[in-house]
Amino acid sequence: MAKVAIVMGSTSDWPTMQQAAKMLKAFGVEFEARVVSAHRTPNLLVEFAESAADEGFSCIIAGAGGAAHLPGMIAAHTHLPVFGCPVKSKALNGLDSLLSIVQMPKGVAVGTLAIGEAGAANAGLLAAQVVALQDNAVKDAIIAFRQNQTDTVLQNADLELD
Ligand code: RP5
Repeated sequence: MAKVAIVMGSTSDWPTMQQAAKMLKAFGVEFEARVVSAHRTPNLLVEFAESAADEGFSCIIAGAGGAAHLPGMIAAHTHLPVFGCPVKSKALNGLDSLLSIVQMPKGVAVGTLAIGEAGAANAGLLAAQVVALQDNAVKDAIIAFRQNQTDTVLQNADLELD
């Protein structure tokens, strides 16, 4: 089965990026999670990105905070789809991370998600949808998840005063 890579700039990103991992696990998608830093381990970044396709990854989720160059630099070294997750930073609450990731120049694509845990979870969902293109069990799990989500909203649509 195709697997998904989750990489992040620091172990401090893991509480956020775990949301992507949880989503993949819920859909039965195999994944590997690693710390790869654009600034602190630049050679490892190149090595990882250049070998990711040969390692059998179908897409890459990359999360980073602050001057968040990780997703863009990974995308520069692979043809695989890259989903960028802006992690909330202490100084600017993740707006710096978002702008660093989203403003890619034409010709190198990063699909950018929302800041923080919702974005990381949706990166997991998107990556599972990529895997689902060629895996019916994952496709069925995603359709069931979406239906369940819709049913839950509809069942709780009528609001009453306490
Ligand atoms: C980035 O710097 C990481 O992605 C992380 O979000 C941020 C802070 O890293 P630590 O100082 O917590 O290791 O590279």
